[in-house]
Parts: sequence; structure tokens; C-alpha cells
Amino acid sequence: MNMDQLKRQAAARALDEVRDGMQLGLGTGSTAKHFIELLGERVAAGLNVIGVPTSEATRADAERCGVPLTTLDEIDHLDLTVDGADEIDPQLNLIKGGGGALLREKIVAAASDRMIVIADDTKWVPTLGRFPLPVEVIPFGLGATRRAIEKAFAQCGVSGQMAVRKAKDGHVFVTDGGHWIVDAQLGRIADPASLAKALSAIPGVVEHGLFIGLASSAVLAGGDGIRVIE
Ligand code: ABF
Repeated sequence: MNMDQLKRQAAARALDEVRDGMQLGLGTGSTAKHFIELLGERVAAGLNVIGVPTSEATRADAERCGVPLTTLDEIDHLDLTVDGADEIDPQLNLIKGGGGALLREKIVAAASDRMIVIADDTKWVPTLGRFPLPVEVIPFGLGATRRAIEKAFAQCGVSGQMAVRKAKDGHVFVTDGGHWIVDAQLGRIADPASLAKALSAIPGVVEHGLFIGLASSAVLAGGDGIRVIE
């Protein structure tokens, strides 16, 4: 089974948790896209759900698949969010944001009663940090923000190269919110909760890709089958 088939398997398993009438957070990325496609098939067959997309890309996918959409201004909570991740540790802490949608992903996950992470099992790691940590920043005063980020890293016992993310065309990558992303190669984050807190305290940091205590379960698809971690 190839990687794409594994992602679809994880998405299908998460779909089992969806009930009629649910208000859903719709994640971003290739695994979440499988979920949206499968959800669209169920909607076409009569399932009544409504979703909040975590990116403009996901909004387009959901519209194409016929999944009805709403916003967090129109509804007061979400029952379930299903989203991918770049890394998942045994405490279900995550690194997200490789796709650049971390801000909306975190707002949606935090507004949700439950969050299921879907992924192929290569995303499962003993310790977060091999994947570069995305930090979404305001372009104004970036030099000062970078220095503050470095200080936060030092306080939390990590260090590594930082680079402003570029889009495929070579220009600076701009998020759906109009911000930039700095990716930090940290290698190993021994205390992700402390680092998350330190980064959140920096004025020029809009959000960061550490999702601490937000995921309720993870569905990991691998060669040996599906593993659900709670
Ligand atoms: C989003 O998409 C992310 O936060 C993460 O960066 C990425 C995972 O993508 P994929 O499912 O394509 O590996 O969920």
C-alpha cells in the first residue's frame, strides 16, 4: 500500500466517528483532503453535517466535494475536528503548520470538543522537533521578533537555524492571514509545552506550530494496519 492509500485509510477510520448533525472542523493537507472527499461522499448519500474549513485550500476542496460550510461566527462550537499533522508524539502533542495553515488550524481545534489527528505512521515520533517548527510572524519588526524567538529557544534548551519560508515561486510565503512563517530546525524539543508558552508570549509571533493538549486521539495508518492512540 502506498503512502496515499495509507492516508486515505486513516481518513476513512476518522469518518467512522462522524455522526449526523455534527459541526466539524475540516483540516488542511493531503490527509485531511482524503477526509473531505470521503465526507463529501457521505453527504451526497444523505449525511447532515456542516464544516468550518481551516484554510482557503480546504474551503475550495469542501465546496468541490459538496460539504456544506459555515464559520465560527455563525455557530458556537464544533463537535469534532479532523486534521493532519507533521509530527505526533506519544502524549499527542503535535507539530503542525508544514502546510502553512497553523493559525486557522489551531483556532478551529481549540473551538472543537474533540480533535482527531489522521496521518500515516511516519509522522509518529518519540520526541517532537525533527520536523522544522513553523512560527507564524508579523512581517513588521521581524528582526526583533527573530531575536526574541532565539531567546525563547535558549530559555527552553533548544537551538537551530531559522529561515523565512519561501513559496514555490521563490517569493516569501504568505499565509491565509497575510503573515509570514519562520521555520526553525530544532532537532529535538524536550519540553514542547514550555516552548509553546514562551513563543506565545512574543508580541510579533501570531501563532506557532506546537499543538499541546489539543488532540484527543490519533489515527495512524501503516503497513501493519491502523493504530488508534488516545
Ligand atoms: C496540515 O497539513 C498541517 O498542519 C500539516 O502541516 C500538514 C500535514 O499534511 P499532510 O497530511 O499532507 O502530510 O494538517
